[in-house]
Amino acid sequence: MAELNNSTSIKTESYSAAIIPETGGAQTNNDDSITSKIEGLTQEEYNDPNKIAVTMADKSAPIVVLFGPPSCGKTMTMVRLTRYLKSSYTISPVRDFRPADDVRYQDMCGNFRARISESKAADGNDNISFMLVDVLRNAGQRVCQILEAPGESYHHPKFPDNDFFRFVYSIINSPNRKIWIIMVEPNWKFDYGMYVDKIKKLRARMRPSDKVIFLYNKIDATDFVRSPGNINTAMAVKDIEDHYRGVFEPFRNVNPITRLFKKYNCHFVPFSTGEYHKTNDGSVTYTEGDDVYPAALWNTIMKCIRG
Ligand SMILES: Nc1nc2c(ncn2[C@@H]2O[C@H](COP(=O)(O)OP(=O)(O)OP(=O)(O)O)[C@@H](O)[C@H]2O)c(=O)[nH]1
Ligand SMILES: [Mg+2]
Repeated sequence: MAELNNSTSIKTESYSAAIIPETGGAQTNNDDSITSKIEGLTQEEYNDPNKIAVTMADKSAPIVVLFGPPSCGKTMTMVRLTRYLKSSYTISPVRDFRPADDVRYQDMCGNFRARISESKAADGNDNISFMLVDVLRNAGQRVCQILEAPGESYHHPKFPDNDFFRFVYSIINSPNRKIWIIMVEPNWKFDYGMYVDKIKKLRARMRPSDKVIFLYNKIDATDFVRSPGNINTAMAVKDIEDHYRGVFEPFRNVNPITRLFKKYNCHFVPFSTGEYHKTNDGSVTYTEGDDVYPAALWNTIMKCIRG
């Protein structure tokens, strides 16, 4: 974890459940209790993400949004973080985020646990595979909710002018604090500038209480790793600045005092979900990486929740 102005190797502080704040009397979401209103769309209409209305029942729990284009690693980050957290927290899908008669979503919720423990890499999300997931302390209090969605809901490199999907605006407009995890990666094959423009558009919609974490995923594919978790973060930040030109500018700290020691109001976390291997039958197997990465990410998320 590193503040952008003060780039050091990522730290490996352990987290403690004792420091997790209460989030305004949130209730445990019971996997089996479906409480959403029935929208009455046909199953075919539910195939159009811009027709689906989402329900944010908890107006105070922080929402962690994995924001990034297709294939940057959002689903696998979710998988990795869930595996890391599951011994200390209960992680389960929020069934009433989407309508009770949205069969596809209810199936996704039912398959969540199996999907997290699969040894196969995730397939890219199709455009209606967006999901809200609860992170609960084992006593039941909600710590945060995590939104996992297809890249094209945020930025499709082939259709860069496309707007965010409808549910993204529901999240943006909700009063909850958002922790935007903006994903970046090495060797991206598309137009960096268009993605930076999309990030600027998002920035303009953020609320003062929102927080931003730049997640440099696939750090294992770079030369910045000295050993697991020991990253040349200064070089990694520079690499992102060189490719995603101007990406940190919207987050520049303009406070006349704090800007002297904190250049940007965002965090920077180098990350790796694990290793991927193509098999003879064409599928890709997944082996989870070192705990040091999800530990650093979770510490930074908790800092944003508390801060
Ligand atoms: N080297 C490396 N490759 C990764 C890492 N994380 C993800 N990948 C690769 O990126 C691919 C896509 O990861 P996903 O998590 O499915 O990407 P996504 O952002 O969810 O993609 P969409 O659902 O299409 O938006 C994986 O199948 C891996 O091949 C990582 O940490 N290191
Ligand atoms: Mg995905």
